[in-house]
Amino acid sequence: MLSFVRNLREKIAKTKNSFVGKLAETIRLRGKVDEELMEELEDILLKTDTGVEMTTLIIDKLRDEIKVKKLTEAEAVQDTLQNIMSDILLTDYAETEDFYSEKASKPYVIFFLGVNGVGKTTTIGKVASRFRQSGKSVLIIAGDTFRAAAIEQLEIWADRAGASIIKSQQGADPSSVVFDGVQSALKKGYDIVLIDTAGRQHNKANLMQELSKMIRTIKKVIPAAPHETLLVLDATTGQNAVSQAKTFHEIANLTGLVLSKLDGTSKGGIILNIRHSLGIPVKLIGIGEQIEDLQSFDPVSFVEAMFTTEQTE
Ligand SMILES: Nc1nc2c(ncn2[C@@H]2O[C@H](COP(=O)(O)OP(=O)(O)OP(=O)(O)O)[C@@H](O)[C@H]2O)c(=O)[nH]1
Ligand SMILES: [Mg+2]
Repeated sequence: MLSFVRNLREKIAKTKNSFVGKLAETIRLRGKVDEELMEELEDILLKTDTGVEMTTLIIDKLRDEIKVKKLTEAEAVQDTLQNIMSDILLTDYAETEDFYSEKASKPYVIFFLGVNGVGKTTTIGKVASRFRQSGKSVLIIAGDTFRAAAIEQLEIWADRAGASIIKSQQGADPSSVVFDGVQSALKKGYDIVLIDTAGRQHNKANLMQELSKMIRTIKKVIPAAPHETLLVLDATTGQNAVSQAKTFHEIANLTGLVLSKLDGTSKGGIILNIRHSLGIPVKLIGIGEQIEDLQSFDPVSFVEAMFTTEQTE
């Protein structure tokens, strides 16, 4: 077993317990394959944010397989269910592009957005550190000018990561900070630019307009940028995350999602659901508050960490 899969499994243990663990326990307690079991499983999937459509798809497939393979053992049902779920994930991610490649243009601009408190600033710190460790120069732009504390928090992260930062005063126009920052990155030859933005509720039209203005501003300097537009979602929020993603996507044309706080009691089903219903891939996952608690989302290792137990290695 690769050590990062083990690490991932330890970090997402709570999510695993509250999602896959609950399914397994229900199957074990019920002990037989009947209509009641199917209803209980359906109920758990819905409660763990798998979404109605995805839940129906999974349960229908499970019913088919039970019939075709004439499954009567609870254990076989569990294996089948896990296979169905991991197949969905692997199929949905078969054609996802990697997050950043060495061939990427320079500066490579990544724009972060999302509602309040989801983990944007923390994720930027982690991403900056990761790029610094691979020898890239990183400029962080403090596009959250809403609170002075937000700028200070970002400075601390930049410092920890060994990245540079461009900031302005509290209350400054975020687009003007972004303009100065991107221009400076271009002039100074930075490899990576990470742009922080203030948290905003997706139903606040004026704040959403401010985001599109920031994106237009980036494009004035570098027409092909932002190269990644990442919506950060708190994995513990559940179904509301899907509607957040829809609204932000309309405004900002997202290229990917960051699912943060997967180390908390995330309901887990969201990860099956979100790519399928929106077509936007999860590219990074946050699995803690520390600088190293970030991974590229790799469905193969995720499935392995989520669906296998230590004993079966
Ligand atoms: N457990 C855990 N906590 C996280 C993770 N990512 C962020 N947090 C915590 O979530 C809280 C909010 O994080 P921020 O990075 O400030 O979130 P933000 O989206 O920048 O917030 P605003 O700028 O206020 O909108 C902090 O306490 C972080 O430590 C994660 O992956 N796991
Ligand atoms: Mg922030």
